[in-house]
Amino acid sequence: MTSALTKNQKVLAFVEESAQLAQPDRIVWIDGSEEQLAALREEGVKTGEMIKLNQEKLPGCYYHRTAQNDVARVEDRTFICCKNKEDAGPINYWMDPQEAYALCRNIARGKMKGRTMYVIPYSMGVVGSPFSKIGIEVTDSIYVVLNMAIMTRVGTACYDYLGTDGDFIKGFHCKCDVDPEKRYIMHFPEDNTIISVNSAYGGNVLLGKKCFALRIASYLGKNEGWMAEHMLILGVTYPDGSKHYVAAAFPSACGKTNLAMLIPPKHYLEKGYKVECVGDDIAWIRVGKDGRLWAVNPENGFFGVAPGTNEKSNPNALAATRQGTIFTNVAIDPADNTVWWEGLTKQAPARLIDWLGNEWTPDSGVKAAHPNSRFTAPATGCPCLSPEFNSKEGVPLDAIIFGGRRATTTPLVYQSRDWDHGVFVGSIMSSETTAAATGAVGVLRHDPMAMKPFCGYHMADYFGHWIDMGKKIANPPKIFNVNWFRQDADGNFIWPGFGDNMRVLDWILKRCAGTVEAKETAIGYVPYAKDIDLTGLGLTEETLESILYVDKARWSAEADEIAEYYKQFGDRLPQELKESLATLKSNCEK
Ligand code: OXD
Ligand code: MN
Repeated sequence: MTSALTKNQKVLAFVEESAQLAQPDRIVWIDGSEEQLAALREEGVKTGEMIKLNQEKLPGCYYHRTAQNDVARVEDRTFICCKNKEDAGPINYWMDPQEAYALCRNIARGKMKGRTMYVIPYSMGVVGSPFSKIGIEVTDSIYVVLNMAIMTRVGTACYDYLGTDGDFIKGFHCKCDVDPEKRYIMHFPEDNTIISVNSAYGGNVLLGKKCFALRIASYLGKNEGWMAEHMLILGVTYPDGSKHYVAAAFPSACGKTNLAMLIPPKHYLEKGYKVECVGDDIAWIRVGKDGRLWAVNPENGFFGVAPGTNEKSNPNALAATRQGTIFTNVAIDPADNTVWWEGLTKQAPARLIDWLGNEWTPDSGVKAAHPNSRFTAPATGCPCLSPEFNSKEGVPLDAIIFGGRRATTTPLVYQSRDWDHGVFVGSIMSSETTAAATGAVGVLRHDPMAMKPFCGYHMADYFGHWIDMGKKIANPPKIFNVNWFRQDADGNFIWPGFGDNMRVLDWILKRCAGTVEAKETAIGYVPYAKDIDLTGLGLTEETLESILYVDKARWSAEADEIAEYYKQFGDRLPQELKESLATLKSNCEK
């Protein structure tokens, strides 16, 4: 095997081996040039894989429909394949590596016959940053190439960086027959390898994202002393021009993109506050020379949930989708060949083509866009993108925030007592499930640090890694938990969320600066209601108090439930977490 683009023997061997297995008719080496990508878009349109949208209203935008059975991540078909089953832990699905390789090889053998295999060189992070890592993904999907070219930094610079023998993460993707019974998303953390077969849904096939930047990277981070987290990163600029950064972990489809791009309420804007987005899904975090935690977003675009995104909820995300975006499984408005999804406008257009390709009217009784329909938008299109987005050093974190979707129990915001207690707070996160993964929606499940589906090794060792990291950080960020999703007796959300979350961020940053008091409770520090800015909100202090209240009886029951949950981790559970749990239980009984 030879290539005009690289002499790296490991790359050539990987491509050779992949081609021998899948037997494509042709191999195309992606160089990342606009010329090559434009030709692929055209080819995608010809084969029907892509639909060109109205280029006046949505320049550079395309549309794609997945197979009906292939619309979300498949957690129960996602495996960590390490030698010892125990090392994958009780939360992950595990398969023996030899068995997994054999299974996938049998499935993929000859499956690229009549197709082209594309070889994508990509970097997670800015090429040359100490945070960054290179991946090579081979795939038989033009859709994957075009999405990867938005979500990651694709191009020959990756080969230059690798040189003749640099190492990289191997990613093999083959659509095969998009057979859900033979769909596997396999991770081999000990071999830096990912194999994905029989899917074409983003989260399963854009291998730089969940597979590499979270599952493989979390394992690398543990071994190399850094962290790969399911976190957005945002920066708040104060009226005096100073900037403060926070990273926040929320489960999939719980508003990370909205928080990352929030527009503060009018009176904050008038005073000169500004929020800028560094990332909306993934943070790679290292200890800096100054003893603080520094974070980068390894991605280059946003793979966001479309439904609910509108001019009010997230004008920045919407603006980002107006050019160079690939829409997946939303509806098409045939009147002007643009896109629509539930929540984009109050009133749906009179006639649409739904995500299944069927004629749709508001009376159809079904959703026009799939609840997990997505936009893949270049980060550069986001009006509030941080000037630090391409920084090789990243941004220093003042705060880390955890958050879940909880109708009851968890207050709007609370602060952990210290780093170790913060790790406990992250480890006990629970949230109601969403459409981002297959399975029932709205079921409360544990999702520690929002990493349940993404941790590439034993979850208790991951907790231990957090505890160990704490020992290395001279100036650790403060750790908080938020819950935007408290409901009243009629099931209505009490807190308005979206831009008004600035009011909570404001309190969090004041706590970091030491400029506001807080009330010590059984679970940590909770704001005094008077310290959360309610200007112009129409929410009474009394209502606010109701969602700041720490109900000891509920928390006592929660502690019992956590004890049950923790049992599965056995001896590997760090002592620090056991102690925090014991403190919680005894605090609730005082
Ligand atoms: C995502 C997810 O796509 O978490 O970011 O599912
Ligand atoms: Mn995510």
